[in-house]
Amino acid sequence: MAKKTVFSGKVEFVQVLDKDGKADKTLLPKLSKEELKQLYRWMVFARIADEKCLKLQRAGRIGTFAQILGQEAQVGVALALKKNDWLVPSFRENALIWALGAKAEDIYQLFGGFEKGQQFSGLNILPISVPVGTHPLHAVGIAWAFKLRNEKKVVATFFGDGATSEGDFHEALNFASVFQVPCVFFCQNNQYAISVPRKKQSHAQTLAQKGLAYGMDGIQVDGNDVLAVYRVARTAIEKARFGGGPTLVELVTYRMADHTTADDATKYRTKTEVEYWKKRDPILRMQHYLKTKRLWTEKWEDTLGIQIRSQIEKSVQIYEALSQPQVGEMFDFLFEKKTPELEQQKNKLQNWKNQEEGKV
Ligand SMILES: Cc1ncc(C[n+]2csc(CCOP(=O)(O)OP(=O)(O)O)c2C)c(N)n1
Repeated sequence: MAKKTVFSGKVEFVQVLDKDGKADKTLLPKLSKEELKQLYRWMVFARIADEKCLKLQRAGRIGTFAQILGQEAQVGVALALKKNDWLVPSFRENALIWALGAKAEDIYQLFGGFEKGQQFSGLNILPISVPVGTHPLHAVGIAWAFKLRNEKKVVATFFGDGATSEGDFHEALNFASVFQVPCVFFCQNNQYAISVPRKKQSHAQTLAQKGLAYGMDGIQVDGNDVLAVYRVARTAIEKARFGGGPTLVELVTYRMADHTTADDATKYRTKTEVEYWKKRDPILRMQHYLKTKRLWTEKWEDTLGIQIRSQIEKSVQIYEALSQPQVGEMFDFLFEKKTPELEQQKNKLQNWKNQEEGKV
């Protein structure tokens, strides 16, 4: 007879900037002045471009849209990824997608019904996944291919807290760990899955600890602290690149806006709660830090705002100058080559449309 502990795990929480933007110097990642300013620029770009998306949706110029307001610190991952790495996103990673180099109009197209937007200007980004939690499996598949081909590339995949209750999420983590593939799982715990709060999503104390169950590191990060996001992402990505296997990173953040433009969050959460998180705004925290480093001035902020707004207006013009999307497009951009089944479905749909329009 024996009785002993055969497993005990721990989950660390990493924060570099406190809620007021004061840095823990022992944890500061090594970044140049330009890189620090770049992180800030990306977040400001995302905030302005996101606001524009909301206005376009309200004016009927794009369709239903999921804002990223409050989750802009995800751009920290853009700085940690290398050019040949891949991103497999859900539908709330616009800030990251823009930071990786997609054009504002790619996202306008995507939410405006143009499948071509999903190509993200040719970057290594899979189409966004609206089905919750299905895509981590795709990410693992790509990462497995990299491993089999001995290519030193990494896949980063993003999903929400709600996705951790889906079976596919667990299959993806298990497979990734058993086969030690170079995949980093980023769970954006923004506290809600539509109206379901985090505490009703899982009884586990952290979501990061789910990684431990599959034999991989799980780490929790202040997801409103762009320097912490970068620091942890960089370590996990480089570990994966050099054969150290996958990691589950839980980014603790808050969805400041409604779930989508079809939701009303005032029905299920309080003003006090929203106010609490407003004080932890990722942009203001980084702004404060940059000020202490003498890297931020009001003049720079004003110029940045003017440049970004003018860039975004140009993107809207490009988007709106496109002719209406064609009915078959949703089949054209799914795979590199259409399968015979997709070809058949596309033709069928086109025939229906032609009949409807009296063309046959
Ligand atoms: C498989 C599947 N089930 C249900 C839905 C409906 N749905 C859309 S978003 C969502 C909640 C997602 O929450 P979370 O994963 O936390 O991501 P968040 O929207 O908060 O970023 C649900 C249930 C869906 N899109 N896909």
